[in-house]
Amino acid sequence: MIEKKYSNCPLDCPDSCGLLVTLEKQRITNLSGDPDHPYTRGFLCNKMRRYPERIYAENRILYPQIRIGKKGEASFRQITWDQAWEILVEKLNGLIHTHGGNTILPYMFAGNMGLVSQYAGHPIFQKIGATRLEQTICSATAQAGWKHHCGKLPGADPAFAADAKLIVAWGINIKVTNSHFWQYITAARKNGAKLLVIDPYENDTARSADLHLRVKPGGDCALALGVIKVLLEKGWIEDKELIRETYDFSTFKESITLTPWPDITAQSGLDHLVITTFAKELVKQKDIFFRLGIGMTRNTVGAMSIRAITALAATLKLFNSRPGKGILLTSKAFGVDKETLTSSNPNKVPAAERSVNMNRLGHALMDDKMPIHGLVVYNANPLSVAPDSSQVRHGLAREDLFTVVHEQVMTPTARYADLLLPATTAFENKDIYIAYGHFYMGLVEPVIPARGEAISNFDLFQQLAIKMNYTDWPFTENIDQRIQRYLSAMEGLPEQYRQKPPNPGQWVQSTRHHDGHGQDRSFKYRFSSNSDLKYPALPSLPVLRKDQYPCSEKDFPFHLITPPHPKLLNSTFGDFHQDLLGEVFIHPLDAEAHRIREGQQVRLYNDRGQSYRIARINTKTEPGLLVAEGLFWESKEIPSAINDLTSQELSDMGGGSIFHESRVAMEKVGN
Ligand SMILES: Nc1nc2c(c(=O)[nH]1)N[C@H]1C(S)=C(S)[C@@H](COP(=O)(O)OP(=O)(O)OC[C@H]3O[C@@H](n4cnc5c(=O)[nH]c(N)nc54)[C@H](O)[C@@H]3O)O[C@H]1N2
Ligand SMILES: Nc1nc2c(c(=O)[nH]1)N[C@H]1C(S)=C(S)[C@@H](COP(=O)(O)OP(=O)(O)OC[C@H]3O[C@@H](n4cnc5c(=O)[nH]c(N)nc54)[C@H](O)[C@@H]3O)O[C@H]1N2
Ligand code: SF4
Ligand SMILES: [Mo]
Repeated sequence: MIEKKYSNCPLDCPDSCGLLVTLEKQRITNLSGDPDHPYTRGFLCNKMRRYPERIYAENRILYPQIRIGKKGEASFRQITWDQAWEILVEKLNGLIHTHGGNTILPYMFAGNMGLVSQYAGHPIFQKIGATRLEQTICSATAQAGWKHHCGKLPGADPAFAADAKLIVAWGINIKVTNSHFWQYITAARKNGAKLLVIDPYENDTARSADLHLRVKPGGDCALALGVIKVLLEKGWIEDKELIRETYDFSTFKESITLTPWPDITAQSGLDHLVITTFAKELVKQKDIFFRLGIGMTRNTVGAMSIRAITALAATLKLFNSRPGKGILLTSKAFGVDKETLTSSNPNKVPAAERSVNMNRLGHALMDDKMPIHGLVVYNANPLSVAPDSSQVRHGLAREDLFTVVHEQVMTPTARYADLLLPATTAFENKDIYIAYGHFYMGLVEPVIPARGEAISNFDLFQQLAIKMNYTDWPFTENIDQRIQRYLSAMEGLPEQYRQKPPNPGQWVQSTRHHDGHGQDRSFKYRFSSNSDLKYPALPSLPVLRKDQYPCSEKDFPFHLITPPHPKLLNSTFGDFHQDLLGEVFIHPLDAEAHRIREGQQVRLYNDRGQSYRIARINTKTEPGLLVAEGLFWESKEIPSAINDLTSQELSDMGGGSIFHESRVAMEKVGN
């Protein structure tokens, strides 16, 4: 019998697609995009099309296992769940009593974006008094920059872009990382719209664009301020309205007047004429849509770039969104406060709380003064995704570290587990999904029974709590109660779903969508913000330090950026491509200087580590700039990957990562 059921893509992608699942004899045979989902509209990306192979993979982790070989070798022996619980409870209680709860560190992120799955472990780790993980690896910098001037303001409805005359894709590879947005670009172009991409290299989106500005990495603040300077110098914008409709425009204007052109052109890498041409394009149109990604924030000046871009958007009045016009970083369509999600009681927060920034996992695992003795990994693959992998690897190899990994497949991290526990896939769970790229949410029921002895994140931590004799709230909640509690606290959710959750396939639009106006009518942009005195109040050129880069330009002459790959979702699906090293784009002049041929293997290295890639020589990149797409996995033969080169340094705000700012050297392998 063939059945169709609804589900939602669980992956960390702004599109959060509504899915139609085809089942034959309770087995998933096909996935497609739900044609009735207003954003998905029946289209499914290539990555997710292959997900059924993952669910039924022969090497999926289906039973609890303990390590029998050396750490990292991936040799395990199957055990029963009873044995697994006994080991887990004894180890955790042992650590709590001998060293203290704060020597245990949970490491989790967004393997499954369901709200229940993401926050399932927070209550128990709080109860234990474990070290808190600051979840900063993804958009922390961008969010901090946005919040500084825009507070909680949601983004504009992506559908508004369909009526725009100019769409600016800024630090985002739409075709790869936000593929459903492309439908609006296609629609707008049918009516004569232009697509302008701002990116240091010619990514897939830039290749299909009308204009491409090759900004210098980290140069976006200078570019945005430069455009505003042109608008002011040419008298192309109306001061009076801006003074009335925003806060502190006059102060900002004065500071722009004092910003020297040579600094703007040097930092942005774009000359005065190019910046003026961009400004001209912007004043020609009333209908402009800015789609911002977070590519421009993954460096040491990233938050300031977002701040300057929001200032440009305010100058162009894009916050007053309507069909044809707007600015979208993240939709913020639905919100649940942190206390509700983590089930924390604000009165019970332990006094001596310790936290670790997840971008500094390597340091935390190697820290003698504040040692971590227990590491519990779920919903994440830190050895592939965290910066400075070589230090993370050293940490994971520590004989005195007890590591638990709850996973679906044998990831590079899982290979280091002492105790390996089987995780269900999203298709085996009940959960709710919101989105960061559009305005719809949905609920999913399990579409197949759990495979083998796999259990969900929720069941793992609720059962563990019972085994540890934590019998108080929230450990007594069942899945329906947990979902109900989240829904009743969810901002943006229409009233009727607070008491009765939507059915699967019923895609609920956020009330923050404001009847076709994605942004708040009463919002007034603040050019000057004193909300945190640590930072300059105005968007202004960052002072570039001489030692800007964590390692020196002389020894490591190339700038490396490491954006996503179309075949991978962060490191997920790495198991399908274990034979691939991944590629690195090299400019022909650099290839020639290093006598590197097309298709040849190259070694990239710096003072942190090394990574091997296949040379692709082309003009997608610039001289001095290397681009390595994708978090391909390390292997037994080559135990390093691209994050061996990235740094644990932090961005300028929000404690974010700097994945697109590494210095490296390069040499060919063999002749
Ligand atoms: N296929 C696929 N899709 C994905 C993912 C994936 O791994 N694969 N990951 C998902 C996740 S978790 C996220 S957070 C999003 C991220 O998706 P995006 O928001 O698109 O962010 P990034 O991919 O980091 O970078 C986007 C672009 O920014 C560029 N960039 C780098 N430095 C700079 C700079 O200084 N200035 C400017 N203007 N551009 C710069 C990069 O070259 C890249 O082309 O994608 C999601 N979607
Ligand atoms: N160099 C470089 N590094 C990067 C980035 C970059 O652009 N460049 N991007 C960064 C970004 S934006 C992000 S968001 C992070 C992402 O980092 P992660 O959130 O760690 O993402 P994934 O690599 O997708 O790994 C998720 C893992 O969770 C597992 N999983 C899926 N569902 C479940 C579940 O229900 N339960 C359990 N227990 N496990 C599950 C999957 O099998 C997978 O192995 O990576 C970051 N790392
Ligand atoms: S990865 Fe993104 S585009 Fe692909 S199905 Fe999932 S949400 Fe949709
Ligand atoms: Mo991310």
